[in-house]
Amino acid sequence: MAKVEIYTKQYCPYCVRAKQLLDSKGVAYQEYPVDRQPELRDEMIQRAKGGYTVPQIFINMSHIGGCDDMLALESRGKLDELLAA
Ligand SMILES: N[C@@H](CCC(=O)N[C@@H](CS)C(=O)NCC(=O)O)C(=O)O
Repeated sequence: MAKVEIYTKQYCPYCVRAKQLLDSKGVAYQEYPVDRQPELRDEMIQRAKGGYTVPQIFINMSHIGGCDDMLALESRGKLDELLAA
């Protein structure tokens, strides 16, 4: 199973949507709450090459982007491939 990581804030509709999609697929993920652990925000920005909005999503250590990016992969039928790898 793929390693999925998602940096989130609690009151973030894009984070909720992204997690809903992963949940609907039964995919387990590691969630990093950047609002509750501010040091994670610096780590997120570094790993996301400057991306500072939440969520920031990684699959098998590769940066996928935010919620819209993950939804775009899903609509192109590519997300399941990444999650299966
Ligand atoms: N297009 C982005 C939009 C993400 C976004 O705008 N997130 C908001 C929170 S819901 C954000 O990070 N705002 C800046 C901030 O909280 O520092 C995506 O799909 O992930």
